[in-house]
Amino acid sequence: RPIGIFDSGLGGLTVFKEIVNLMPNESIVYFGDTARIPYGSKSKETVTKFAMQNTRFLLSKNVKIVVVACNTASAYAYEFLKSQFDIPIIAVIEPGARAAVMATRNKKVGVIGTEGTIASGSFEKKILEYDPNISVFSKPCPLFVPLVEEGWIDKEVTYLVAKEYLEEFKEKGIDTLVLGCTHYPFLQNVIKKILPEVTLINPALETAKQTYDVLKQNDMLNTLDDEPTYYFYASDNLKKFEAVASIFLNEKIKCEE
Ligand code: DGN
Repeated sequence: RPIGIFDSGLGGLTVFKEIVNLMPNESIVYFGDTARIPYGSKSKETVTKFAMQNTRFLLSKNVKIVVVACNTASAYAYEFLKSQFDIPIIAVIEPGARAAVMATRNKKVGVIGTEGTIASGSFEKKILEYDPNISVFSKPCPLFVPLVEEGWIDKEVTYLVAKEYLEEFKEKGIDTLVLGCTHYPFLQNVIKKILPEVTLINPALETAKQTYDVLKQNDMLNTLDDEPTYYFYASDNLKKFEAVASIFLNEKIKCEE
């Protein structure tokens, strides 16, 4: 049975990519909710409803585990999803928070994400559960998602926006920054130019590792040597999804409605 991943759109392909790297013979069903993106500015109730529907859709494709690649959906709906479904569910918040706690030396951690993720305080809560002595500085960076969706990864305007958002982290003296949104790992180079000394945490990578651990613990890893299959579904704009996904993944993909 395949691994199921959902996101509000394309950004969760960062998680898809890390899972493929780590578990190259697992099949995957990916659902991007392109009809209803962005989740970042919507209410907890709305995002939870979407997350429930997306999980049911993946279950209809017979997945063995659901990975919530979207930080906003993870922040708002993870606990509820876990209480509603029997199969293992992984979300991006906990693995990202844990990696930040392990990485920081001076116990000053920054978190960036959508308005929803930051308003939920989820990363901060998780980080403080691990270590209450850490100071967490959180900031929403809502303009980053449309810049990435536009493919403006290394444009001057992206650098200027990032500078405006991130300059204050220099004064705070953070040594670690959580990229708490699916899209932000695409901006790593720009962020590094502004905060060169800071360790950047990519929750996508940590989430892939946790998915592997949970599958292993439950004896659910695919031990057969067959070719994996990847299915991509989107709720709207299939052609755009295919075009941008092919750039992100460096190979041509086909997407179904
Ligand atoms: N996938 C969303 C997240 O990680 O928070 C970002 C895109 C969005 O819905 N705004």
